[in-house]
Amino acid sequence: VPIPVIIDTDPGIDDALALALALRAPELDVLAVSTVYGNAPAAVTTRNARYLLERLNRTEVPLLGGASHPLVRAPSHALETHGEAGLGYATVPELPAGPHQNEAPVGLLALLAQSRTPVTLIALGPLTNVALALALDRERCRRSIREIIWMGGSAGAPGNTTPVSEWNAWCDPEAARAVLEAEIPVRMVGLDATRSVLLGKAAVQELGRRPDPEVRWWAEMWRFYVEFHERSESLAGCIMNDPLAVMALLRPDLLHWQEMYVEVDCGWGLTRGQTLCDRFGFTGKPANASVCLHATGEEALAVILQRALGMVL
Ligand SMILES: [Ca+2]
Repeated sequence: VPIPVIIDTDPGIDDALALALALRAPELDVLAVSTVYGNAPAAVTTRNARYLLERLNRTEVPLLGGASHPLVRAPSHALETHGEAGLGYATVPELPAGPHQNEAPVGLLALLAQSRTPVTLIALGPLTNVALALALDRERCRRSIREIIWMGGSAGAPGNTTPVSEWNAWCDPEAARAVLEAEIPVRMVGLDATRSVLLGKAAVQELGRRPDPEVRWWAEMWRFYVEFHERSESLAGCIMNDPLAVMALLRPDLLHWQEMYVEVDCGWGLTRGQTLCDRFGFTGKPANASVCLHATGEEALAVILQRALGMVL
């Protein structure tokens, strides 16, 4: 029986690949996709999610437009990472507006209420929609969410937004804290693991020369992403964060976990959004998350590209 999942996402270059992987996985029953601001403004991430559902021939999957702002602070967007249109150099046609923004928290609760079995929530962006759903109906969430698999945070790897903070956590630390305090099982797939999922620059260049226009469309996305990673981190390739969270369900053998207490820094300094992961139990507090400390990134990447897009490097 396929696992019922809802995907909350901010496409986003690595989100796009995660969506392709999840929507083409027979192990998963994608009940809905919801969007959130993050890599780009909410109107753009929603447009991109809609276009990706069309491109992947899955327009029957309900799409819920989500939060355009974090809980507390004004939003930031990672346009230098993902491009003005959110998908690098890949072309995205103009689409009519819609669906409405800010309907995701209520829509998620309705889907949870309808589902006969608990649902796995795959969260690939800031956790604002999830925190809002929790604020509206915590009991429904606790009864009907089986677990939240979140791409975000870091236990010990350097941050990608501040020296210690990962982007999704930094965008809405108050939301991340609310989710971690909700007493719902959370599996955190953070930078410790995702930094091993590196798509190399030479591979992206080679894909860009292939005759198949579908391959070239994706390679245009990644060409932008490689340029960003070269500029910001001197990497000869790009890090595919989000698909690894989907792999937690598809290939659990490639991810290695440890239960621990995680607290999110909600202060206003350089450590805002840091996920303090208490690996050695210094706080004495009970574990509230399972943290992915290591992933077999090279193998994961090969499986992701093959299963999502039929690509072999
Ligand atoms: Ca994302």
